[in-house]
Amino acid sequence: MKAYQRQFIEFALSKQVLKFGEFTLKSGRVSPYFFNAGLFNTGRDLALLGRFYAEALVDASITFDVLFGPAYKGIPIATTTAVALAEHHETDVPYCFNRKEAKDHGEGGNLVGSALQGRIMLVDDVITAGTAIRESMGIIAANGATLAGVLIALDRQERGTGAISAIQEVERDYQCQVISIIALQDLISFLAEKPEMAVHLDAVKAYRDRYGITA
Ligand code: OMP
Repeated sequence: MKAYQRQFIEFALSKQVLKFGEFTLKSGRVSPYFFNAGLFNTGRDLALLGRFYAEALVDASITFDVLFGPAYKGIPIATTTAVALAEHHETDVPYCFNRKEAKDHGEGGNLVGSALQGRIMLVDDVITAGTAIRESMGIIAANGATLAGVLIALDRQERGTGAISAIQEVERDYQCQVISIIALQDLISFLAEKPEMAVHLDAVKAYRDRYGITA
């Protein structure tokens, strides 16, 4: 695990973005942990969050033309990532987002920011089953753009419909790379270093045994 990944887990815990307990996911699975990126909810949080996303992006060194943040949760993330790239990595990239209403009025006409052209880096919070991400693919395709990659905060490394993870399915179906600041395996390594977190570690491992991908 890299230093920025450990710092990100500590940041998420301090803001209760990352919580342990019993949570029913969109998929219906009952998870012992949950990541609620909406609780990064102050100016400082957003500034820091952008730096972590930018760090993961630079670390992955994938070339792309435009950052795209799908409504709603992707919007502040793409924005703060673009700011962090400019301020901390001397990289000035165009960014763009969609209005949610676009779904009701046909594709393509409801974008804000730069044009959605070229190789797109899609930015979002979490992928579990990949439903939200797949919705965004339609918007990208409707604009004649292609997907360079997907950038998220947490890869839960859960099986999708088959034996591989939902993220692996996205990578296979859209021929792109999914980058995450942290993955479940990083969270497990982090918990393993903290004796006071032993209960959570056991629960998370049991969940991984049930729903996780085989590493
Ligand atoms: P998929 O659309 O199934 O990939 O799930 C992604 C969505 O699940 C996120 O946008 C959240 O609404 C929600 N989610 C989290 O935010 N954090 C988690 O730890 C787990 C989920 C989830 O329900 O799977």
